Amino acid sequence: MKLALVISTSDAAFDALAFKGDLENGVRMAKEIGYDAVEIAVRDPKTVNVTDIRKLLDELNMSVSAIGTGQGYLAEGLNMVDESDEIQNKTMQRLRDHVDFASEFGAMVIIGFIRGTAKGRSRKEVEDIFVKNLTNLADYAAGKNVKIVVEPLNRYETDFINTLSEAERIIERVGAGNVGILADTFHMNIEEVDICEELMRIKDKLYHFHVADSNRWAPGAGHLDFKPIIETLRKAGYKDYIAVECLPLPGGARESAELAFRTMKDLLSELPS
Ligand SMILES: [Mn+2]
Repeated sequence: MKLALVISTSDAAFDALAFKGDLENGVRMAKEIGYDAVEIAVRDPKTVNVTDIRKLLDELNMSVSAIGTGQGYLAEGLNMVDESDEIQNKTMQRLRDHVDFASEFGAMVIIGFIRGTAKGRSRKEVEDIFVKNLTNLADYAAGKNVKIVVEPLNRYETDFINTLSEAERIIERVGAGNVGILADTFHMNIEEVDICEELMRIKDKLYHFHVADSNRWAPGAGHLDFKPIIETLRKAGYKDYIAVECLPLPGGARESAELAFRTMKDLLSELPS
């Protein structure tokens, strides 16, 4: 298992230069600390320069584990299950752009906030729309050799797909080999009855992993016990990235990224491989 750091960047829509500056600083910091890869949130891939990013990553010998897509929802209201077909279509075009972008770096595409919310509509109605759109996206992504991961988010952030089992059921309906689950310790700590049991149960569909502590601070700064969780990943045969996605706490971006790295590295080295 290799370690990745989720890098926060300014909104590329309004300030492509700031995005580039943030990205460069973030990738350099991740490299200095010892991470193998970074994860980037991109609002609109069409506004960022792929060549520049590739140059930077090549220079530092860094990979990209996954691409975050939530900014399109937070800044523009794009989502896959909107009541308006026009917004759904716009969202799907955006996600195809994300797939194109991800394919340049061998990265996965994350379906978090961009999936949208139920907002009082029937479960079945929303799920059917989501399954239809995710199936289309999976088909497009398969042609580009890109994996799509659905991330359950806790109930305070969405009313649609909160648990691993909900994600599992929907992914089963899609039935595409390139669609899996992104499990995040912060969300699981709120939603799952038993984190390790659930991880073992969905292990064949576990394609990506996020870590933050119980308070969303760096692992090691809250009260989550990461040892049994990492042990479970080992037992499950998980070989992909563990990506640190935490608030810049304690102490700011660098200090928290360093603490997270130490916590995870210590655990990985003390557990039998
Ligand atoms: Mn996450």
